Amino acid sequence: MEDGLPDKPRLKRSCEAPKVGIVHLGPGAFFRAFNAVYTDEAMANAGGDWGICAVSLRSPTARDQLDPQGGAFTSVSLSEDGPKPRVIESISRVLVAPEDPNAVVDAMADAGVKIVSLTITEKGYCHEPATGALNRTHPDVMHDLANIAAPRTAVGFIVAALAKRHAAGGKPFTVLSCDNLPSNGALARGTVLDFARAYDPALADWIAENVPFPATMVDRITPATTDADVEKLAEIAGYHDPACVFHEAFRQWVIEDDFADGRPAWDSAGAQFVKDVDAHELMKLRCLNGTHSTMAYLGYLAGLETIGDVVTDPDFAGLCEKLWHEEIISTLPQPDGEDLPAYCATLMDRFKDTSIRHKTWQIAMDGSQKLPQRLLGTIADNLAQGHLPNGLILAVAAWMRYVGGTDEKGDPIDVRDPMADQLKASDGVFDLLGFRDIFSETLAQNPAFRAPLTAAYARLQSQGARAAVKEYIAQ
Ligand code: CS2
Repeated sequence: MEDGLPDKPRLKRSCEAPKVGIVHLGPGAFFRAFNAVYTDEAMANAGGDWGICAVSLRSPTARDQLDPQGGAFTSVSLSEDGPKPRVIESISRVLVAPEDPNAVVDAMADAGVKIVSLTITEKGYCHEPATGALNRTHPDVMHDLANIAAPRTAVGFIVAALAKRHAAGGKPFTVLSCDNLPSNGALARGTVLDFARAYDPALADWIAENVPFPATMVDRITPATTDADVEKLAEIAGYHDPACVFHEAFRQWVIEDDFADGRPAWDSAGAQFVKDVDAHELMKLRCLNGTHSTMAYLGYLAGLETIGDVVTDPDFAGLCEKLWHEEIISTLPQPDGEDLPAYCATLMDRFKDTSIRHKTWQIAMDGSQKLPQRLLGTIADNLAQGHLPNGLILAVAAWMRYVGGTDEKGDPIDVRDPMADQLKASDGVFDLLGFRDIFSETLAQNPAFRAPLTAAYARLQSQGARAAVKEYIAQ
């Protein structure tokens, strides 16, 4: 985008950038709609040096969009009474790691930084999805172990920065994972310690003793920003902001209150600080993200472009309801203060908000990294309870059909996944069940799973997604 649309000025910062107290890895749309908004409100309510240094581990796009605006951007909240734009100014600077990895390590090692937070997506942890262990054979992990001065991975940057702090006798920072992973704090801690042990066992001991990795549950539906969004904002607000994000009004942040050196007053902006996040996280991952992935694969194969299109289709609305009430809620521990059927009813209202154009294709991305926590754990729990979850098994079959790379009209599917090539080259159900990074041996070898999965896959091949959904909701 040019610096400003032909007839609109570029957004500019209105106030001095706040002193940096947080380094955030992953400056994408969700971070801007979520962490940056909560932190902006927390500073407005209660002050504090919680300016964010946002770091991209890959692309210069976010920096190129935000730098000309001094880090300011627009959060556009969508609801039935129309778009509500608000300028957010919690981002103080933006770095692009591949351009200057050392600058990122220095920023994270700076004594003023109390928190390093992450929205790096599931694949950013370089872990094995089925076990949570660090994937030591990941090419970037191998690179970082040999070149810690110029990391490429989040885990490499975190260990390099903590090494620098520890060597200088500094305080630890808190590592705050904000990604859709079960026990995301423990998972981040495990991968960091795995890496540190391979690099410097004494440092690993110091990290294990001193660095908190609180878990969080994060929730705000935020589609990728499109050019149409940027133009829409220019029309309603009178300025050009390519870094804007359009998102639902709903947001929920549940955070384990375990910080090394303070935190912003996020609770003043509505975040919930709790002792144990796990039950909330499981509820969200299985009820929201599990049905999201189900609708992504079955909806895409049935030719439905957005989540709104899927849930306003009676067959697919029935699929969601049946999944929640017959296969998902029964596997969940009761989170404090939540009513699970009411939570799912609210989810359906959120999914039906057609002002949010959340594409099935976008949610279908990175399925190899998402399936274990969104679908496979729930399936395993159902089977352990002696119940056959045909709907969730149909969703896995739909993922297998999707990653084959051809849709029901015979057209190619643009499959985005770190394992896309291997998945596409695989030969059907039994081959795909052989991916131990995704399917545990126990589940993959369980005949109570294999047989209905094979049948569901064959039904998708012969009758298509819509017929398979119709058959499932009629059961
Ligand atoms: C979605 C999530 O893209 C996806 O995989 O399921 O980004 C979802 O929109 C968020 O978790 C909602 O909080």
